[in-house]
Amino acid sequence: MISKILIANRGEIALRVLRACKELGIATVAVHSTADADAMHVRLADESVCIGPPPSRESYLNIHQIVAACEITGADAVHPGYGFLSENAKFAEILDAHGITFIGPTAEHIRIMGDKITAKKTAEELGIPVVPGSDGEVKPENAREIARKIGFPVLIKATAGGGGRGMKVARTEADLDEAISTARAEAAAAFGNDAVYMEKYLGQPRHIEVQIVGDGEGNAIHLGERDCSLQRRHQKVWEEANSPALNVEQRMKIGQVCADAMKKLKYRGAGTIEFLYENGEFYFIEMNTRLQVEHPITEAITGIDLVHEQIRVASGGGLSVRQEDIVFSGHAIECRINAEDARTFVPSPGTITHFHAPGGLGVRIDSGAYQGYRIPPYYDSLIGKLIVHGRTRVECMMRLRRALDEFVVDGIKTTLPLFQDLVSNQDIANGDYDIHWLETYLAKTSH
Ligand code: MV4
Repeated sequence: MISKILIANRGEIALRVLRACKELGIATVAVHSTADADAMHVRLADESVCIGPPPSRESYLNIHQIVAACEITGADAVHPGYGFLSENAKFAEILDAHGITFIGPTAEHIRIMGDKITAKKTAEELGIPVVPGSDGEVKPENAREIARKIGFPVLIKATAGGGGRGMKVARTEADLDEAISTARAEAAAAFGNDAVYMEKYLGQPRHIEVQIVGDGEGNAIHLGERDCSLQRRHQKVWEEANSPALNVEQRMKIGQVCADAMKKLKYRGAGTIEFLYENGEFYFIEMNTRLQVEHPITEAITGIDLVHEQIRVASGGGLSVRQEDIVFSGHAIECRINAEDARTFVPSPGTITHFHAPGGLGVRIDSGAYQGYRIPPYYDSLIGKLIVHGRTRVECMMRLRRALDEFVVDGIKTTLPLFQDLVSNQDIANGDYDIHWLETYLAKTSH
């Protein structure tokens, strides 16, 4: 049994995890940097520990400080949230060695999925469809032959990658040498590892991801998919569930493929299997071994609390539902409210002088922001999420429009005006967009 959870994160996700703990009757410990002493999750936690100065490296990423905070408070488990230490295999191992439960997968599964070549190999062995490409690492001297076999255009990717860094397209054979050398140089600089692999380049895919949860003992379920195609520079902006591009048969088919794979892997915890989707086909790109920012839209359409499930499986209590009992109901959209200019995305930290969040049926706000809160400049600019649920996508869009009209955040710039534009856009209304749509739209409509 878990009786006290230390939440090794900040912002809206720390609050989100705290809410689940309280509902389960589990005591909570907040940790925070000196910049976050006024944060909502610190106020609401049963106990709090200051773990260091503002820079993440010295606080939220400081494993020794977090383990010490567990020892001081007697926390018997850690929820890592997303980002920070959530996909750090070493952290999971160190907690294990201290007899503290890591609320997440095994260190081994984190490691497998953290290396993109190993992840892809594993996915393929588990029966998940992958993008056609090289069999593992590509050395410059073999690149030409492999690319010819795959067929141009090809994409060079960093094996340590993620977030698009160390990724280069070669449209023809003439581009290949340069694409390989810049991808390798970027990968070396960003990850300290210059290994790259090669894939067929998909030109206009959607980004569709399947939510899964496993109990670590060979049981696993899927909770349908999310469409996260609306993004800018690999930062998601708007996500929806279900994907406007899939029908129920496609949903249940790809979901079952993912759940079956996670059963074979004996995966424990929540995870997301990411695909590119083009011309009716799914192509695995990577797996995230954490709770994701956009998990609430899945919760909205399934009624299942993913953090409850994470805590249950981490404590050996098993999943609360069977696949056949999961009912997908309606449509949900999440808008990420960032403290940023809505056009340039330049961060806008500062004091929130006035804050009024919308409410009503089908509206959820996950945010630690409040009137008078000062957004520190040290961390990512996500200050909250607006999640709207409706019985149909049309109802969801109408509800989103009225929720956006009610939302007031003064004193700083936010991305709210962008969502006002998107909710009135015809392509968005039609669900007709791919991973390039938003950047094209922003370029077209910039003044
Ligand atoms: C791709 C691709 C096209 N073809 N792979 C970008 C981040 C990384 N995790 C995977 N990414 C891509 N992989 C092949 N074979 C296009 C992207 C991509 C992308 C994917 C998902 C969401 C947004 C994206 C934006 C640009 C490129």
